[in-house]
Parts: sequence; structure tokens; C-alpha cells
Amino acid sequence: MIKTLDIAAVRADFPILHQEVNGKPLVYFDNGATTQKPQVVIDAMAAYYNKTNANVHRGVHTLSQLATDQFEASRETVRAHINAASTKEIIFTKGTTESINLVAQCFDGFVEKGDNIIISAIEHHSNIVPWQMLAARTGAELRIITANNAGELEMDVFDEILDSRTKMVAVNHISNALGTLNPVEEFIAKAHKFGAAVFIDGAQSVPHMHINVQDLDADFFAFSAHKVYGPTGVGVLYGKESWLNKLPPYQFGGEMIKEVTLQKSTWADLPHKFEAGTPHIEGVVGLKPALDYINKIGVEDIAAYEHELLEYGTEKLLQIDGLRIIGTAAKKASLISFVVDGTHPYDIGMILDKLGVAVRTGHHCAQPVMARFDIPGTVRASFSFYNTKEEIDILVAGVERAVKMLR
Ligand code: 7TS
Repeated sequence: MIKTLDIAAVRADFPILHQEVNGKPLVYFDNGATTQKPQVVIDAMAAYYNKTNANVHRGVHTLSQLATDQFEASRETVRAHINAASTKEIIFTKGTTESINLVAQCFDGFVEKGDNIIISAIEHHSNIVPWQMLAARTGAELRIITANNAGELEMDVFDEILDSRTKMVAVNHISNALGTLNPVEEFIAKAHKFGAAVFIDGAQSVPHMHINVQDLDADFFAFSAHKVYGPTGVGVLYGKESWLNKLPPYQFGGEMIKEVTLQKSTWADLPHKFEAGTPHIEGVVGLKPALDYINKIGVEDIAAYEHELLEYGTEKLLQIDGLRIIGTAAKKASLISFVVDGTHPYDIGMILDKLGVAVRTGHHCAQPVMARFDIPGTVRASFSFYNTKEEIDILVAGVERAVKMLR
């Protein structure tokens, strides 16, 4: 059952929200770029440095064991959060970008000339460029699932370009520029019929919905801690154990080895095989309370409330003369990208900032999306469960004021 969120109590957990920016109360609508951190996350990271800081997986001494326990407890929380079968399948990286690069770089041996790799027309650059490079290294062809005018991916195109030479399908779960929720279950099932692996970029979905990698049957799934109320510099790569066993290591050095002689080395077991060097320990430690926090509130309740914000914001913004929403998919996350006739997104963003409202403007690291819609960029308001309808009213009034000034 969906309960009503106690927004005042939720907001009290986020110290950064209670300040003025440019003399106005902060309205933070740039959650797609990064989310704010609840006090429990800040406290856990401070407590780590105040009490247990030591390197992990090394010392016999007590602090090292405590640090290792916290680090591995976070891995278990991540596993449970996305319902992976085993903690061996959870690799800590520095973010979604590194998770994608890891798989793309380790995939050379699985792709050859004449094969193809499929991505979509609505990806973040970090889910485009690594696959372009893989294609360039191997001589494989890069094929594209196109998007319709609503920003929904075209399944009939996918059906046409998918074949027995497809080795990888890499798509986002939710588009960061449009908000489209993509039918990844369908992509995965179809790709598997042709023996292709599937990489789901979950950077924008993990903060907004329940994820079950086993139900999805994804081969790989990635997200960033900082977009889900945790610290920057930490990401997760989920990979099916069978795939992670097949892939070669990504980087080489301490931690990822079993045995080293001066002439040759063998690799550590999963997940350590992919975690060379001292990791971002306090970041990993901070991810656990972030996931615990959203689970305590309830991911379903978060999704329901954020959907209300999306509907409210969509209705109010559309009342502005000349405003056009880019990304009108039937299934969307709580993110509104828009342009207004006769204005530039950057100018609207600047004026909103003066009013204390933080939005992102520009191409959102998704230049092909802007090309698809033939626009230079958008203003993007991306909502979190700590946002309110009153804040959306402030955004709408701000956009109206900006448009009057700019036209
Ligand atoms: N994939 C998607 C869908 C994203 O939205 C982002 C970041 C990334 C990958 C890369 O994540 P990172 O944590 O490795 O940088 N998206 C955004 C955004 O929309 N605004 O700033 C960053």
C-alpha cells in the first residue's frame, strides 16, 4: 500500500536544502545530475574517518577488519537492493561511466569484424562513446535504435537491426535528457534469443524505481551512488557471475591478484578481480546508509510521490505560452525537459538561479538527443521525493518571469 510521505520530515533529513541561494530559499531541481545527501550518509562517512579509517582487505589489525566489514556490508546492501544472486556480482567502480567503460574495454575478445553492437539514440554520452571505441577497436558495426517524437525507442527498428551477429545491446533504463522509461525487459528478452549480451545503464532508474536484475535478466547493470543519495566517486557494476568470470580484468595491480611472481600473475576471485587498488572506501561506506534510507521510506512510495510531482509540473509548465516539453513518453520518470519559443535554455537557467532555483540547462551529455529534436539544448527540472508542489510553483513563476524578460 502506498503511504503518504511526510515531506517535512524527509526534508529535515537533508541539511543542504535549508539555505538561501542568491537571497532566495534553495529549490533544488537538478537531481538528475546529482542528488543531495541525507544526514545519515554524511554521518556515516564522518564516523568512518573519525573511528574506523584503515585500508580494506589487508591488515589483520582491528581497524582494517572493521573497515573491511563496513565495505563488504555495503556490497551486501547493494546486492539485496537490486536482487543480485551473489555479492560476487557486485563490483564497485567510480561511477556509471567507469562501469560502462569496464565492460566495453573488457569486451574486445567477444566482438569481431562483421559483428554489431546496438545502442539507442537517447543515450548519455557515457553509454555511447565506450561502445563507439569498442566498435572501432574490433571493426564491429554500431547500430542505433531510433526514437519517435515522444522520445520513445522504436521496437520495430530494434527488431530489424538485431541479428545473430549482435554481440551487445547497451541501453539506458531511463533517459537522463527526456525521462523516457525504456522497455528494457523486452530488449533483454529479444537480445537473448540472438545470444547477445545486454548492458542496462541504470543511472537514472535506481533513484526512482525498484530494480530486480534477476527478473530483468540483465547481463550487466550500472548505477552511480551520487544519483541515489550517496557520495560521488562510487558506482556499481552488476554483472552475471558467468559473464564476469569470462571477462578479463579491467585494471591490474594490488587487490585484484591471487599470486604474483616477477614473470606472471593470476587473478583474484570475484568481485576482487575487477577492483584493482585501494578503493573509495568512505564512498562505499556512505552508499549503504543511502540505500537503507530510501528503502526505509519505501521505493514504491517514492515512485508514487515523484509521479505526482511529474504530473503536477507537466500540467503547470504547459500553461506557459510557447513552452514545449521535450520527452513526452507514456512512461516517464520525474524529469521535465523543456524549451520555450524565443528564448535560450541557458538564459532561463541563469534567471532561475537568481531566483534560487537550480536546474540543468544544455545538452545534458546527450548531444544526439538534441540533434534528434533539432534543438540546442533544454532546461531540465528533475525532481526528487524531497521536492514539493510549492517548489514547482516557484519554478513555474520563475520560468514565466524569465520568458517575459527574455522575449
Ligand atoms: N548514464 C546516464 C543515463 C546518466 O544520466 C549519467 C549522468 C551517466 C550515465 C553518467 O553517470 P556518472 O555518475 O558516471 O557521471 N547524468 C548526468 C546528468 O543527467 N546530468 O549530470 C550528469
